[in-house]
Amino acid sequence: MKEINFDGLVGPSHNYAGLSFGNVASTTHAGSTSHPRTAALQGVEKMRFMMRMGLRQGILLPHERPDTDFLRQCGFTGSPAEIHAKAWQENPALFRAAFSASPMWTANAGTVSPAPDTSDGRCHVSVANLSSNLHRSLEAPQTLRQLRTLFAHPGHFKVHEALPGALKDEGAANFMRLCSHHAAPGLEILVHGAQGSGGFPARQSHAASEAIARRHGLDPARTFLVQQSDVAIQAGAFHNDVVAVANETVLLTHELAFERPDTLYDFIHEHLPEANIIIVPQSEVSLQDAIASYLFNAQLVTLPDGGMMLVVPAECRANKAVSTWLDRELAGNGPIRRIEVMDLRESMHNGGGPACLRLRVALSEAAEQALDSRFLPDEHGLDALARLITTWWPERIAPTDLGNPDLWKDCHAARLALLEHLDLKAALA
Ligand code: SUG
Repeated sequence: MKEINFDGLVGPSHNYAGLSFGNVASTTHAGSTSHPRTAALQGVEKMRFMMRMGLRQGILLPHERPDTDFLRQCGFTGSPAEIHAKAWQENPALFRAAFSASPMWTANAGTVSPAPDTSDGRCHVSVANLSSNLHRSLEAPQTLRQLRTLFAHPGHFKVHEALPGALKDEGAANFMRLCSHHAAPGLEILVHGAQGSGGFPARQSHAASEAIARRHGLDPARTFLVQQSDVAIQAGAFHNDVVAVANETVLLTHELAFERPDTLYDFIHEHLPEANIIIVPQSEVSLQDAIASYLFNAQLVTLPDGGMMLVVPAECRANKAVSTWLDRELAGNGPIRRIEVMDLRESMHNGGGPACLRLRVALSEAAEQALDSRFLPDEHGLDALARLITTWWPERIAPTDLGNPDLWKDCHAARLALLEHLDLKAALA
């Protein structure tokens, strides 16, 4: 049993439209010029690095943008070009939602319960409805299609449709799994919010977390629903994975991540005595520093030799408090034996760090064999993707470019070239 990380390939329409209220980076960078080619290549370099560390790596693909089906649902008619032009003219906000490259953050594609945790012994995946934000709520249909292609084998996988939108669900970004090792039954921890004092919204509902636990057939005794702290949400932690991360026996969390943290820690200690809970105190790393640096949006992974590696964004080394904490952690006797820094600036400026860009799936050897291998490039495959990105992805998108019909055509053509290259046109175009 091993874990595969499926990274979202950054789509050709990557831009900064300031669409995510409560996500400080998205608001701060609204109206900046984006660099889709650089963004996608930064993502490929992360994947290459993980592969070279001996980890299994997969990809998920950008969605069709502009989302013509969505715009058609909104009443625009005609050819795709006419639909896009009318939408841009009549309702630019709607068009911006339809043009977002947000499917790159595949931690929000769905919630994954690996086979050892479910009652029928299959790996269950629930596509997230992402109903808190218009641009993200468009993702579910194309995500479902893609995940049903990737996880097609009914003996190993069950891919559930998204929950109804009123049950707000943001996928694996609000989910953690602890276990003695990936193959062992895990503790599944689902994190929800509640509407609190301030203006920033809680994106995950308690009812959605309950529904996921139910449809995945989780053991109630090994499942815990915990509330994200309002103070973290109001500081800009719009997802739990901005303030906490777990891997096997380790939970790395900010002191202020949860509303009643002791209930969670007690549950973990009771069911997994070997668990190691690393609590980063507010006095060492403030919530503000955690959110600006994305320390907790690191990827915490087990290396083939058994040690753990933390893959952090470059912003962590630019932050004095965080950098000091990292050095101290590495010097200590803790489970994190290696810290690596990634340049993911383009995604980070929209609030997407290393962990946002990947959906982790723990799989047996047999289940791995049953995956659709078109989503599993080797290093030569990554080279080819990098070449394709360099050829087809726009170099930059300034806010005024969004209304340019040539850009819409270029984005469509770039994705089509990718699907053709991967032989996924029939399945996903
Ligand atoms: O949902 N940003 C994404 C970032 C998602 C991060 N994912 C995790 N934490 N797992 C969001 O807020 C910004 C798009 C824009 O403003 O153009 C955006 O959607």
